[in-house]
Amino acid sequence: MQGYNSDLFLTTSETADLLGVHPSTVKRWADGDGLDADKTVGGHRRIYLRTALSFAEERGIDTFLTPFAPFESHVWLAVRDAKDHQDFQRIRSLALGWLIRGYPRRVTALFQELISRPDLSFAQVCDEAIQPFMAEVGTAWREGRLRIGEEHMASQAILEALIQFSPRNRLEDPDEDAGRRHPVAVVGAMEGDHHQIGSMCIRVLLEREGWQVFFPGANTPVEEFAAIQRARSADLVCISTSPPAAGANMRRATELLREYYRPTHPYNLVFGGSRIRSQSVLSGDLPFRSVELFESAREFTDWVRDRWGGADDKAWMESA
Ligand code: B12
Repeated sequence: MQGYNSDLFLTTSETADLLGVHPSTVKRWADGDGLDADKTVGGHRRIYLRTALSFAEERGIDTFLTPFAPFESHVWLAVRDAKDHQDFQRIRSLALGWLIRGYPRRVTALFQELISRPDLSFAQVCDEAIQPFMAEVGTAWREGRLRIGEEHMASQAILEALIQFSPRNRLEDPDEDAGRRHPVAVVGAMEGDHHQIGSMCIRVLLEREGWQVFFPGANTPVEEFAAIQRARSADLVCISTSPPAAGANMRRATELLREYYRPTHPYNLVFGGSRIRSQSVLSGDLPFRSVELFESAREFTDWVRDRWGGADDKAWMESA
């Protein structure tokens, strides 16, 4: 991995985005106020990335690239591909390269940068960046390019990035039972399933949508999902399950949860995980408000918003 691509140049609006100012300010700076710029034959300004970054440093402007030195150009290209072209290939290669070189904190920072981008949705980052990156980590481990410890560090790096985006300002509400202010969910992974990242994505996603989430995490016995649901009158029980046991897991969980179900505490049951759609759940007379299967965070978000409204839509306050 080369440290810096010194030939990389930006347009006026890309420079403005990087420096956090209006494009007209960049034009003013470029027209004699300290920012070196070239002009194309068509008269458009071109500013070298290294010039923009030195200018930022001189003026004390923090850019999102500053912490990534000396890989600013790699990160800039990777983030540009992600936000402008929905192409996460460079993100994956960069993160995998850093992991192999022993820079897991950079991996966390890179995914944090993606999640914080207003031009990318949280669900999209989960489905199109985190999921394929972790799949690549799995492949690299199988092919002997990564050690198991490095795979663990990749999982940890991603979990740390995700947890930063869980809203910190919402503690449990002691008055929750008196007057519900948030819809409530229980989210975790199936008993015997130690994969935690999928359910963590869903936990943070729901919290960002305004939900109160109880998160027992990976390897949660089905009875515990039932107990937490009942204790908290949760509207949703979300269970993550991985192949190859997904079908059997879903049938077992549905069977057990049916026994524990109380019509006084109704809820929707949701299963999620890769390639679970091909599996069958129990059919017949099920007591749940519905049983849903999702393979992506994006489809799940659409379904949640459709039923309960989005983060800015408080329709559920009346319906609760
Ligand atoms: C990291 C990892 C681990 C880590 C997990 C660490 C942790 N803290 O989570 C560890 C090392 C513990 C692990 C263990 C094992 N693993 Co593993 N693991 C992986 C790996 C590399 C990444 C999984 C991951 O985190 N993905 C990222 C998340 C975001 O993706 P996701 O879970 O699919 O979630 C997305 C969607 O599915 C969906 N979703 C997921 N859950 C939910 C829930 C709801 C409600 C909704 C709506 C949506 C939803 O939204 C998410 C965002 O897009 C995968 C490789 C791969 N190709 O996936 C293998 C993989 C899942 N593991 C596998 C295996 C076999 C195992 C082990 C059996 C290995 C072993 N021989 O010991 C054990 C099983 C342990 C157990 N009992 O569970 C297999 C699965 C089996 C299969 N394909 O048949 C995989 C696919 C690797 C492979 N190709 O063989 N693993």
